[in-house]
Amino acid sequence: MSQDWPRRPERLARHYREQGFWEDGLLDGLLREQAAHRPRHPALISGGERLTYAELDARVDRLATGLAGLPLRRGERVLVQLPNRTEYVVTVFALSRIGAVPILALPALGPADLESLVSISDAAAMIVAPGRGARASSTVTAKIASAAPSVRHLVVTGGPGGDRNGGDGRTLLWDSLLAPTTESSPSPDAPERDPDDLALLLLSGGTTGTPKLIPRTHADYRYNARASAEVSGVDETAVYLAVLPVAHNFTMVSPGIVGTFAVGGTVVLGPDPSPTTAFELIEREQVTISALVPALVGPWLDEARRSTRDLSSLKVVQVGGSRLDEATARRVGPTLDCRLQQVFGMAEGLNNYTGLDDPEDLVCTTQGRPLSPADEVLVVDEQGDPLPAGVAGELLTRGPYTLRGYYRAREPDPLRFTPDGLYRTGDLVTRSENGDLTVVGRVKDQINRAGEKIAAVEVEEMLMGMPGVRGAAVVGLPDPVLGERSVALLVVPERECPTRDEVREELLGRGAAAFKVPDEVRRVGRLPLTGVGKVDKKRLRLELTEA
Ligand code: AMP
Ligand code: DBH
Repeated sequence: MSQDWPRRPERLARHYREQGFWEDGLLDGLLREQAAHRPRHPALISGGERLTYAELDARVDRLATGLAGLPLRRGERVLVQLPNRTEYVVTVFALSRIGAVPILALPALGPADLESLVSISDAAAMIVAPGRGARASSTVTAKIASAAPSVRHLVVTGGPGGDRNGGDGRTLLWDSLLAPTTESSPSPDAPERDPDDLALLLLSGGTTGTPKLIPRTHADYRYNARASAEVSGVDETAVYLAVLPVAHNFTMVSPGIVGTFAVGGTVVLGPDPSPTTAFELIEREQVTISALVPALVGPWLDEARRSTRDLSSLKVVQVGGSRLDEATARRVGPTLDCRLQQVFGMAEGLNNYTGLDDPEDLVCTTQGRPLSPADEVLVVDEQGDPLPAGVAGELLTRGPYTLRGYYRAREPDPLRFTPDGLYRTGDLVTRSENGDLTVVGRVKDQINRAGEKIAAVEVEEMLMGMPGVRGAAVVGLPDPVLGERSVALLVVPERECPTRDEVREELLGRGAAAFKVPDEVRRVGRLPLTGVGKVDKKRLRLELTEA
């Protein structure tokens, strides 16, 4: 592939433009447009801070000026790992404004993940928070930045550890990049940009050892956001509470932060996902919609029965990221006195939503239907042949906001894309006559632990590096709280089997994120194999659940 990422064929691009799915604007243009239409409307509330659209847009301009002066140039990639705070929103839009490309890294990612993201993308800068235990940024991040030849700048937001002097002269304080406000507030020279240019790089849940980067364009992301706002009933009166990490695609675009800005609503950033924090914000800010992963739904429902907070402003609670069980789904509406909306999405693109006016049964038993009339979906068997309604098969999709290939993938990947450019989601679904999808499992070897996706191979490779380990398999088993918990099965014929603590130490020592540490470690005599000699995960899972 001569370019870094595959664009849509011209014929399809023209179709998406002519049909009005793709419009001309840029990602940061959404803020500019709202600042012109409703300058004094509240745009962003976080911590003690409340910014109107005019104020937020001005702050984005100030940071954009600072970033451009570093210099950062159009098209350069910048790794962003920031918590749910104002700086995240300002950073993403400011980078977009100078034509740079943010790589959105979840806070849970460990140093090894960051290292490979920087290396795949040749990131020119990293913008991070001091993090828990200032060491995480001052030492670890600085080490990654100085080891990576591409990284010219390390920017750290304020707080403990946000030490201006990184020792190598490359560490800068985020605040120091905000250019002074001037009377006329000249915006930085906006470089020529195209709605079909790369706007963001997102991280794929992934099934292989190396993380994959998902290219999203200005036009596709804006469309995803705007159409999502519509099916979620989000308009300029909406107050969207972000409790999941802001870098999650769900929180960004379904409709999330970008979708709420697209229609001139208000975004509230929750500092943590706990129901007590969230309920206080819902009452104080009159929140109308929020988005949760299934693991958070139980705690929210429990707290709602105890809490004296007034939650009456809440109209919609979205749940997605992993499968929500029907019994819990049925409790959401009555307990929180609002509509449940199931969202089945992926950072690769396709979003499915249940409708706000759908019958209760449909909302509680399906994961919704495709957002766009231009979303093509197919449910196929192992040979790739389409299956009739009601029969489970793999979901394939193509459409105006779904990728055609990963960023800097060496060549078209037949495991993830069909020759016609359909993305193989790896999800096993059934589709009803009416097009409603139910997720019944996965084809891909991935564990979905409380919405965080773990590539089994990645953990297995690390386990295989431990002394005496001859075989390793990691599988997800059903768990009432996490959705799936990860279980490591180790073949260790000649020594003591490592304990979970030893496994944890090994993985964290290799820079893995904490959520990738197996919840359980078990010793086994052997691992069942398939005909072609691969570990038979299906059988393994079956054996474990029957045991
Ligand atoms: P990611 O690759 O991290 O963007 O995760 C996307 C994957 O999460 C999807 O392909 C599904 O496997 C899973 N997922 C997302 N939403 C749902 C949902 N509502 N129900 C079941 N699985 C989901
Ligand atoms: O899990 C996901 O990645 C996800 C879930 C809901 C997503 O990307 C989305 C909505 O946009």
